[in-house]
Amino acid sequence: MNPVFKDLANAIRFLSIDSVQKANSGHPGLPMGMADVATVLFKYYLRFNPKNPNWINRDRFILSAGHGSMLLYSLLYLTGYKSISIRDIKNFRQLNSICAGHPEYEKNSGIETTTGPLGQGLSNAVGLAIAEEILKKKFGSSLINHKTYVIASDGDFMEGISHEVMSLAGHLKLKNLIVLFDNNKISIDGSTNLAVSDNYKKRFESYGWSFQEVNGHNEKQISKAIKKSLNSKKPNLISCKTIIGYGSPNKSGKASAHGSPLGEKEVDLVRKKLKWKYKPFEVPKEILSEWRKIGDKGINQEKKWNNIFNKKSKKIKDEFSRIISNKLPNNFDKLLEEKKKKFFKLKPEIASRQSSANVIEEITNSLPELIGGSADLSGSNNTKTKHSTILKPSNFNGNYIHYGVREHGMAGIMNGMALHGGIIPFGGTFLIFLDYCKPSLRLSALMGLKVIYIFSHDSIGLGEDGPTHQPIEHLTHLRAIPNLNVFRPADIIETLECWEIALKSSTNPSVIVLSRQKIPFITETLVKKNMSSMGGYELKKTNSNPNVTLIASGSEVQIAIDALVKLKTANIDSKIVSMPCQELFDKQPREYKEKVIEKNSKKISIEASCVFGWEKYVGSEGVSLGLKSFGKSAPGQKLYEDFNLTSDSVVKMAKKMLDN
Ligand SMILES: Cc1ncc(C[n+]2csc(CCOP(=O)(O)OP(=O)(O)O)c2C)c(N)n1
Repeated sequence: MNPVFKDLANAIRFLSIDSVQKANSGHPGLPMGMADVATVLFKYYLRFNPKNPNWINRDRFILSAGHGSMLLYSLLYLTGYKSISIRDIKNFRQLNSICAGHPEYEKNSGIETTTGPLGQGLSNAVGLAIAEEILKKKFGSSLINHKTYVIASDGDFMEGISHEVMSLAGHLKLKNLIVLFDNNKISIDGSTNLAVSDNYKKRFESYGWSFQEVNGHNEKQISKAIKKSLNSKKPNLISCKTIIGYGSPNKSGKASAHGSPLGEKEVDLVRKKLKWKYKPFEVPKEILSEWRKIGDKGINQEKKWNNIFNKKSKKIKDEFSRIISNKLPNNFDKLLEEKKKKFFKLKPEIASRQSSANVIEEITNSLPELIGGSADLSGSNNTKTKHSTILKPSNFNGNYIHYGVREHGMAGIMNGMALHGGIIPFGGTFLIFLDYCKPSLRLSALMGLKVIYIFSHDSIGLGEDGPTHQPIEHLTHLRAIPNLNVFRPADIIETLECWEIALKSSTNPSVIVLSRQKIPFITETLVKKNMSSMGGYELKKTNSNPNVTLIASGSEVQIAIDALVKLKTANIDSKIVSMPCQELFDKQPREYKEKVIEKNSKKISIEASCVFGWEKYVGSEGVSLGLKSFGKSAPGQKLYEDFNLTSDSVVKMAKKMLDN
């Protein structure tokens, strides 16, 4: 047997149908519909090496429509990735199988990103394409020059995030981005004309994309369109008209093919219709070997690249290897130590967003991989400094991205840049607009990516903009997300420390929340140790056996300091715990935690935020000062008084607790 194109595509179709059938759950429609497009892409265009899935100059392939995960698993198995065996395929959707319900990012596996929430993959792809341009500019096209391919579905393009990122991609002219649209006009509820009447051609062209349309089951047409897009000067959208569930006599073209097993009888009928004589999970030797040959092409491609790399100077090789392997420069610790000393000497009384800007300014020139940005709040988030150079379509030589008012897109793009490797992205907005980017932030945490979120205007302290802009439940919300560090530094020393931890966290994202208003300098003594790395630490006390422990974060540490002085004049001894990061404090040994939060003292927490969550520190007999309602529009200081977030309230509470 001499396998032809359709045999290769049908191998994807049947692995997908049979796995979904065996798992009794999953989505057969997309892999059946897009098998031809994917086969053309992998057979003729995609540059990848299954023997080294991490080859940095590989083309990236993103399945944005993650529900069609079996398409990806089939391709990885067929082309010879070690990460996915036929046993894994048979274990689709079972406990601990790499073939999870939706693709879950795993380094070295060929699964480039986690998808499932529609639209996210598209945003990641835009980030990957930006990362490619940035690194190409830094190291030259002989080292970095690859495409980012995406398969996206109707649902991907209905999501708001797709508008944000495709608009930015068009603006930046990301010519190496090629999106293959599974234009089958079917979603879960039925025909997409129930909800959409967009003119896609006009939509994409108005973003500044090139648009082509092909029959997604015609090898030649698909191939010609991809070929044409290779030389485009714009991002590329290839609308592939496909039939969902292609090959199923009773379900193709219908929503019933989308998200449930076809059923034994229908699977038999597909076998007959597509003339596939093989048993479930059987891929004939000749077909498998043809697919493996496709995978093996990458070995030589990578070899050629290695030869080019090896001829580069030691300096270039070292720097390239450093940033690709996510290592900070050798002298970085020393630099931070010097800056800490400098800040301690200066003792600036500034908003923590300004402290963060000072830190960024001091580290930028030593970290070329640091790529900042903001969703149109650069001046407010203080993410842009005098060392920021703007990334422009004609010039990717920058280190700062104006994301426009696109918080969700910014977060998804940062995930893509982090996934690419060689870039540490940070991006800013107001803490309140966490609500506008949370789905992507959650995926940063789920994937364990080093992405740094700078959220300023962190409380009612922002004042006059009022309750629409004053975060209340946001810190609690962030702290509930697994694998995420949430920092709320109290002065410039803590801000530097929090940045240091974020830059050194290679398996989790970080959020640094910052005040709009000026806050005092609170660090008492200069120590080499990163005190924030314990999450919470003793800042000050009036006696070794204090009656009261005051626990505060960020701008409220000063309220605790004032309260300590007032309590002392009332003959009450107290201590202050500064708690910049609850997640890190929770990880400390019990003895440390009990020592810091004095077991036998009365405990009061102070944070201008929802009080939910603080009970784990203050206990059932403690008190949490915070907010239980939305904020108000007024000057910040007035609001602190109005909400009883004052040192006098703390003193009153402490006295009441001690009297009882
Ligand atoms: C953000 C988000 N909302 C909802 C869903 C649930 N969902 C999964 S697929 C899908 C739509 C399916 O339509 P389409 O994207 O056209 O995929 P196809 O039916 O062609 O496979 C929906 C709503 C999701 N995965 N992500």
